[in-house]
Amino acid sequence: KDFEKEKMLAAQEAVKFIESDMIVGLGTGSTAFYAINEIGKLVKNGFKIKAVATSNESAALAASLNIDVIDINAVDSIDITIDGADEFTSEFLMIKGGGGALFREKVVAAMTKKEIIIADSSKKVAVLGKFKVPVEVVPFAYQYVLRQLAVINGKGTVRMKNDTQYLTDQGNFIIDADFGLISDPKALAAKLNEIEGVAAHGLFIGLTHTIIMGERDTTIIFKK
Ligand code: DER
Repeated sequence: KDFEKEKMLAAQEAVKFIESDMIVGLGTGSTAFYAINEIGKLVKNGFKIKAVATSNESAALAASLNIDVIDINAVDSIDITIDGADEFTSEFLMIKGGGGALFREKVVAAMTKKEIIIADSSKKVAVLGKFKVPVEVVPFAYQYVLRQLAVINGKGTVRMKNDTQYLTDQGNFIIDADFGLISDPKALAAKLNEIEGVAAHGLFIGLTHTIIMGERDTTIIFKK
């Protein structure tokens, strides 16, 4: 299977939902980058789009394509966001954060009227959890959070870059937490929300309306 082709197909399908004058959320990760490139083509063809980026990397790619990137605090809602995921189920439960942008991705998703997730077919799972759950933590609290994750049977590892802790665009750390297969993602999300110091966790629940999955040389659209 050609997962890069599947990512491209999903991105091209998702961008069809974008209309001129929309405020568009730009996701982060290799799949979302295909969508940003497609949005760049719309702009080149005269579409008027204002974009909110979920990472500095997405913002830089968008700017290089002459997409007008604006401050998220200048808008009170976003029409369409196109973002990727690390795992998703047919019940629209998903794990995000592999790309390290989960805090901004979650705020953007919360502000978005139509959140479209695009993914290659390797991301679809029956049960979440093969992929560790990224947890974005304020550095002041990271050892405390590690201990609290252990209390709820999560084995946390601080994400490293070279030989120091990876820093998100927010200046936070990421702990990748292994809970094994997650039988009740909603219950786990509630527990993670209770831990002081957690800025965001990668269980995205109730934030997505449409998933477009590339499958060989076509796409499959899941609608809530
Ligand atoms: O960080 C994220 O949630 C991204 O969407 C990401 O994990 C998906 O990355 P990929 O499109 O490169 O697989």
